[in-house]
Amino acid sequence: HEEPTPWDPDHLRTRFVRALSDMYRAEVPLYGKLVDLVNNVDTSILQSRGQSLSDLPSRFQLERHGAIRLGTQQEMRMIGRLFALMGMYPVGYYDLKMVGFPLHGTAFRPRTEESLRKNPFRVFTTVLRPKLISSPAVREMATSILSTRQLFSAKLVELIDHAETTTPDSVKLTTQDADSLITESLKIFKWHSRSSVPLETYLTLKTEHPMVADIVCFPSAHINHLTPRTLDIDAVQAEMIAQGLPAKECIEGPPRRKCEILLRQTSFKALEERVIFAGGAEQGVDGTHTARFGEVEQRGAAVTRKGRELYDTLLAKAVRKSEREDKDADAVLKEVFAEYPDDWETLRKEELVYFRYRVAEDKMAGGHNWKGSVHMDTLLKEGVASCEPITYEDFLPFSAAGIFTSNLGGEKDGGHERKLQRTEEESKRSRVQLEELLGRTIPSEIDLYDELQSDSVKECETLLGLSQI
Ligand code: OOG
Ligand code: NI
Repeated sequence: HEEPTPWDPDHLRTRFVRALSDMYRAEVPLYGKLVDLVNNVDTSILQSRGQSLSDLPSRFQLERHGAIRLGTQQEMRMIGRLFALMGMYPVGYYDLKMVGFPLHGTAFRPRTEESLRKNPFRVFTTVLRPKLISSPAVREMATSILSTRQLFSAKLVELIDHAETTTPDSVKLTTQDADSLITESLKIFKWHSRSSVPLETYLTLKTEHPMVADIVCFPSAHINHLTPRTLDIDAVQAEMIAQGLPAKECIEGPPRRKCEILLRQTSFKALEERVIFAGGAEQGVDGTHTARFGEVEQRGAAVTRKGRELYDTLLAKAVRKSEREDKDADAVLKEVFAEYPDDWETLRKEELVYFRYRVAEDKMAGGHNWKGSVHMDTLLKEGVASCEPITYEDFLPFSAAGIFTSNLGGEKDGGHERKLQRTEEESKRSRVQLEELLGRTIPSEIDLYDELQSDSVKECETLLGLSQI
């Protein structure tokens, strides 16, 4: 078992998320409280199964996602370069214009099975699109303030430049350099209670959109939440309420099921924090800003395109139904989702969920009589292969808000449908712009799951000496 080098991307990512989590715990004590609460809930769930936290896969212990909002294209490009050093690459395109935010972005995350197993840390990263700011004066104000911001220290830029010219065989960077990379990186995500602009500017930007003020008025791109993963989000939600945390009313995403799919999330509401704005006397002007919150999530299986379509359709149906019938939203969701199969075998056979296939250890050496091509179902039935659902590693930021949009135009005039199509066209164009900016393609998350599944099938074929499964 070899020690990782200080510049091993997986190792850097793990160091980084630990440091970030510590920093956020110190900045937002309620986050620390939530992490502890999640640990307690998970521990008692495991206890009831006769297990403990250490029985979980190691990734589970430090599994998190974070979110940041950047101001300029240069910042986005630089963050892409930094995250690449930590083994995080863009996956999935999210056009937040769909929900009325002048932002678009991607999730930076590990892409390989091995990296994901070590530590799946992901950062939902968006960047401001000044063209979507409706007031020319505000647009000008925002771009001009951002044009002088230095998110990345000179030291960090130097380290990134240096690291990029290094290959695994010619590592010229020291452990100390790796330490600096972490320290300097944290500065990007740190909270500053001192705004770089006067209160008046802040309020003008906020009138355009609270997100614009949040992005433009601070010297850093403060992390706005950091989200631990739990085994049972309903228990966490109940416990948050019991402990008097300012929890949101309901859990987003699919209803509770036997076979969890995609992502279920809840949060506590953003804190109103004291901010000192520039100007006035030396001391500045007192004000507040509301942006940072705490979130928790439960991750289920990655679904196929067909599985996602069924999910989106049922969710839209549930929203319409609960509006029309004025019934409890959770009850309606459960009722509508009865249509979504809830046993792994059906989910697999109907190709709704992605699976990772494996050859049983005692069958690797051969000793079976199959030749040529055999159906996977047969291998599973005979116990030669096993399968497990692939975990969903991505985000669902539109699952609630997107439905809203689809209710705006009404169903009769068809106008709404045309509008959405146009947005899709535009989205395609802006996705390409983001790819050009990052200098990398942004694969769709579904394609990556598809690849993981088919790679696992190929692995089985090779190990069993079959030509096709
Ligand atoms: C978007 C955050 C999206 C999630 O869990 O869907 C996200 C933002 O507010 O910047 O983190
Ligand atoms: Ni989140």
